[in-house]
Amino acid sequence: MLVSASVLFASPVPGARQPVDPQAAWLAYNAVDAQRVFPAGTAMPNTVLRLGDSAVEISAADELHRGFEGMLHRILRLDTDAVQASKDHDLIVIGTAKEIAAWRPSLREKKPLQPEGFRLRSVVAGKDSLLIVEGADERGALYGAFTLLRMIAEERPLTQLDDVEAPSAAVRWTNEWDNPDGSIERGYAGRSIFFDKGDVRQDMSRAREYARLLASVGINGCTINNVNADPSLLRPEKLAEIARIAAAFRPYGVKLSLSIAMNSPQAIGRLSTFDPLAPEVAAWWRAKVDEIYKAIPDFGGVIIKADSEGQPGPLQYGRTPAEAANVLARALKPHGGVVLYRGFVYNHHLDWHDPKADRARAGYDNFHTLDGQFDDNVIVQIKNGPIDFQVREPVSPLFAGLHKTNEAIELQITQEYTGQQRHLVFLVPMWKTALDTDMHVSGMRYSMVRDIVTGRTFRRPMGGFVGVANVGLDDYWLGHPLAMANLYGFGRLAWDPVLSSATISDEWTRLTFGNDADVRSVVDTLLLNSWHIYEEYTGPLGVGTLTDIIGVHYGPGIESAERNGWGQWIRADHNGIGMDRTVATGTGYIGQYPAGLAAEYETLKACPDELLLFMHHVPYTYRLHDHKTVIQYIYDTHYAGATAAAVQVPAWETLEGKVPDRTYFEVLRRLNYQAGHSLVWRDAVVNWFHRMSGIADDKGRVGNYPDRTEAEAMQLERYVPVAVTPWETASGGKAVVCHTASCSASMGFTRATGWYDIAVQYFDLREGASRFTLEVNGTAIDTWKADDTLPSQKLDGHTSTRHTSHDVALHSGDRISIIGVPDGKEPAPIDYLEITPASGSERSVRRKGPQEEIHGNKDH
Ligand code: GCV
Repeated sequence: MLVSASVLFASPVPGARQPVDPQAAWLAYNAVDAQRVFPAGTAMPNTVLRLGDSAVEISAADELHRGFEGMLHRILRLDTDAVQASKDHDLIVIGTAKEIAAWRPSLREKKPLQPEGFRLRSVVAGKDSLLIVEGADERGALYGAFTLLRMIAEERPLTQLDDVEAPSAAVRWTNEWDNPDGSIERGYAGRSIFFDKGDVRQDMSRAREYARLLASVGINGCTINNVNADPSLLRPEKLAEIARIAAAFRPYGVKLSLSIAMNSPQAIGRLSTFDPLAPEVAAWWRAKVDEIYKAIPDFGGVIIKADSEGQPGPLQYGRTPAEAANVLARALKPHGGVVLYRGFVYNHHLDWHDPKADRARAGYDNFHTLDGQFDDNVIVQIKNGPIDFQVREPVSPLFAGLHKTNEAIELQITQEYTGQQRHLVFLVPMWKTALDTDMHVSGMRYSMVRDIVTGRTFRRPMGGFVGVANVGLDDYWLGHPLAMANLYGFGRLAWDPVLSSATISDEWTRLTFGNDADVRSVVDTLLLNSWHIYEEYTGPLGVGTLTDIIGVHYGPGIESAERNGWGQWIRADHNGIGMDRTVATGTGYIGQYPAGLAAEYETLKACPDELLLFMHHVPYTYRLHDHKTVIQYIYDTHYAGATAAAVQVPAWETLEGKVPDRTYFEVLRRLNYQAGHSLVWRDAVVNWFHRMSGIADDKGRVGNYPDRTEAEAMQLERYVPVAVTPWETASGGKAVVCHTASCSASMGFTRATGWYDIAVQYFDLREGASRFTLEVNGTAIDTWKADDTLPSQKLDGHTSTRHTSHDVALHSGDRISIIGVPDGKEPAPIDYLEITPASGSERSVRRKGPQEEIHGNKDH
């Protein structure tokens, strides 16, 4: 009586590709078909001639060397001597436009390149066959080199190459929410690559490699510390340490910037005030900024989170965000630095009794009256949605509310509300919906969000893209290997927000895994469907992620959104659900949008279904555009989403041996986990709404689990039943826990003899590694440890986890038991057992044994 459980198929597969370095990410430089890149008649270069000697150009030439070696097995000769190099006729030449024109005046192009842009050309001149990488400046040359390498990785022919590109906006930065102690707020991939125990790390190799990855997609800035900033980082001794990070970034043209706390003049400067209008405060900031530039001459600027979630800010002195921002802006101006002032300013002590109170209004209310008051080197950094990175939000109305102010969009790469890199969610399609939203600003031809943040709509000199990345020391940088498509996608969109999600996903897949058609098709499909799937089993119709809002933002925790000051209310009662944000009867939020968009959101008829509950409060029986009721939509999408999450597993399994083994198993483990956790989400949400609405599921699924046996209903030896909070995160609201050395829960199997999958739903708390053993008639058939570090020490929606033992032969009358052995603070908790006919998984390992008697020729 044996099984194939996940542990049994984690061994390397013969013939599978050898492991590659996961840290290389999309710069894997897998071998390509050279003949596709250099078809007959096109010469492959032997030499790279570097015309400039800046650190950035040196990186560019080195990268070409590295890429050619990996992808084409060609070791390029690196040369800086034009005369010497000219002896070779097949050359890559890299330099700035100025350097190239000085080298060969005939190559000068009339049309100047845009800052940080580049031109890639193949030129045949006499005997010479040249691939020219020409940057507007050093960064342009580096971006050109990376682009050329991407073309090679995609096996695009370089014959008659003529590609001119420039970034969409000046600011293309990541924010890292790293703390000096080495922890990372909302980081899900290990500890900081910059800090440890209060100091900057000695080893800067990961910081340097990170800058290389960022540069490869055109990102030119990185803010290294949490926006909930620790003022001590501005102390002189810390600035000297931070300068080492800037030095690691410099060869890749990535400017370092810092999050600052507005109260720094008081906290570390010993002033009695931090009032931005006090002359001594302005003087303190000037001196501090001068000191920063002494240590870091190419410092990018500062980011400010103020008057938000407990952070100090100008409000304390009756001053405005503009007054605060400008003090810093004036100190930075002489050095060419910028201020990114976050629009995420809101009151988290809102009165939930007040039907007019609305957190979504805060950004617009706090900033739009200040339009025109910000200095030219200030950029207001606005989260894509008005709340906080939910699985679905409309775009922030503030984008259209500032006509005389520079703006940047803040996107979240780290998956705080979207599965924390344990669930697969490719966020690019979500970001695209924000960037491609037409704000219908009156009188403006171009007013999509992407036009606004790139400065085109309101003719602003500056603007851009900020991505909250939170990479960590994990080998895969973001934990989930496929999550790197989000970092890649952020960079590509910042460079060119018109790119489609499908283009970005396919580029990333090809760069990471090569050009195999099967791999591309499977990975692209997984990526492109993933946001929709996640949305289906989490938050419906724009209501929000339905996660534990006042906790870790991971698993389900539906009611946590209600009746507190944080303002992420869903206003669900027995009759209906949703925030009434209309002008007519609600909070008036919709009135913050330009008229065209406001008209669409204001009426139920025109409001898109996916934003319905963000904009309106409706009864559960309200019918959507396809006539389905809201409640039935909630039921159906949660079932569909969980089913789709499960199907990701066999899709990925088709790639065994086609992607590096380690990545294959890392992804497989997570997809299996996600399939289980999506059921936790599904059940929590549908049961909660079932109880709240009292309306049955048309299809009879909700509350009806014929294959399930609750642990508390089993025969318990030493296990004791407990109530779980919130109730919807455990089946039947209860589980069992063990407070002695070992406990058991048993049941008799009374169904027909046959092959079954046995799923055990248990809770895997952050600390402790309880052991579970599944026995049939006293024989152990599977054993596993609850040794994950999920983000909770309680039995709840974060920790509920599923382990499935596949293809178990069961006879009617068998006795099934789970033996739990607690560990430390983890009492081996069990929720339920679910026994379903065997799914016939391809992973099955058939064993000789009693099963042969049951289905002698059963073929999986
Ligand atoms: C860094 C959300 C997150 C916080 C984060 C904040 C912000 O509220 O949960 O961790 O703080 O956004 O963006 O400032």
